[in-house]
Amino acid sequence: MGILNVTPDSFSDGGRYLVGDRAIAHGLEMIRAGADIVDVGGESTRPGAREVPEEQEMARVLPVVEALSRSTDRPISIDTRKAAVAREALGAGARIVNDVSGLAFDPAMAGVVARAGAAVVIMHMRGTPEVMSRLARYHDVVEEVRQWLRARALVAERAGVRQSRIILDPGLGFAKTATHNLRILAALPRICALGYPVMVGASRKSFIRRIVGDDPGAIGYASAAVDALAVAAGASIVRVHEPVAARAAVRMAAAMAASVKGKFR
Ligand code: HH2
Repeated sequence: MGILNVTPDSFSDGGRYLVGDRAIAHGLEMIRAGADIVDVGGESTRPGAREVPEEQEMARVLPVVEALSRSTDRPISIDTRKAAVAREALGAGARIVNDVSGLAFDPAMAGVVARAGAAVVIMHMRGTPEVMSRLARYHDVVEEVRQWLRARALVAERAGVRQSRIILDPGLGFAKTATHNLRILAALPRICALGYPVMVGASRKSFIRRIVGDDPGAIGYASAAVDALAVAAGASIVRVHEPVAARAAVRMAAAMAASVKGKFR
């Protein structure tokens, strides 16, 4: 899944793909580079980020979702916590809703996903991006995240979302310290054991920076390394800024897994 931030303040691409044509061109470029899904977001969720008004978020993302959906068969995902934004984006051609609040921010979200027959990414977080750093306290981070994800998946199913359309994401960096992120990655098979496809978003996050330093090249290599390890541990989707590197890393991990089962020729 390639990340397309249509925000002026995203920490990773700093508004370089701010509007219209440039955002659409970058989305298509990521598909050419190997992305199977493009995730369009109009609200930054970095720690401390403020909520964006609904109309502003829609004005940012809808033209991009519509143009990309018309230009490619690959599914477009809408990264939003707001049911109205999701509904409009699904109407404009998106097929996946990526909700970083795990359907908790907007009570109408689960119904919107169900009625559209869309797929949903349920991500774990606590509080809102504005306050989440203060909430990074756990007794057993893996178990607490696992149980929360299972409970939210059941909320989605009760609202009418088919089980096969639910993807779970532990939410690296969302109300989690570097240590929490590493523990979750190391215990990923326990989250995969819930039986839903698992998605991981490690790309360029600050815990990677903390380990390998600020050099952008090193951050890119380390992000791809985490992608490979996540897939080797059972993840089905990785959310990335650099599809070429991620695709190569993921293919190596998948080939190694296939060889163990005697399926690599
Ligand atoms: N991370 C970010 C945003 N959305 N969605 C899911 N499912 N999983 C993630 O890990 C995730 C996410 C934050 O990264 P980025 O898009 O680079 O920044 P911003 O929040 O500024 O858009």
